Amino acid sequence: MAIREIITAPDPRLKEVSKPVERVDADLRALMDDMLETMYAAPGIGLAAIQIGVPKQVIVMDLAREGEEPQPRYFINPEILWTSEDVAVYEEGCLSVPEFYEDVERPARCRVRYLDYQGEIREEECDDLLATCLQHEMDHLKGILFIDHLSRTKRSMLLKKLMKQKKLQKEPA
Ligand code: K1U
Ligand code: ZN
Repeated sequence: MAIREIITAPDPRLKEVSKPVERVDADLRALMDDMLETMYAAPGIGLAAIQIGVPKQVIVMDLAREGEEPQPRYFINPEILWTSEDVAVYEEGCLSVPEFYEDVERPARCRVRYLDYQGEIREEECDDLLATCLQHEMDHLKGILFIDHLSRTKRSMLLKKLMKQKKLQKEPA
């Protein structure tokens, strides 16, 4: 297993649309293992493959609280089958948009079909943080970041700040 580099905005790769996975095999499981290790190290509660530069429809997640046993989850080729009309607001963050948190409104519940770590087909109804996190990660698969749900002014202020940070990191000390 390996910790991979997480791409940060405004890297154009984050705008890519990810492709469906054709086979759940040892190579894909190795990718998911690396993604999980990368997510735990960050630390974060979810990660989409495109965030480490791999444009495949793969998501890992672990919503266990501190002190609880790890509960890794894997979503391959996820499809939203249904979303509720009622919405929930959650203060979201993103490992690709470091140090920025903002309220985002999304459907409160959704039903999803996906392949699991073994390549078995599953369907699940999601609510609370699972619904929010899954929709956030599925946006990544479509090249959408949570800041794309904010006002144009907020988003452009933030992107300017991120570009400045990246420039400073590149400059020699
Ligand atoms: O970059 C990502 O997609 C991961 C992101 C997932 C997410 C968080 C909140 C709402 C929706 C989606 C994160 O994990 S940001 C970091 C974070 O939330 C966290 C980090 C450490 C402990 C607890 C939470
Ligand atoms: Zn994210």
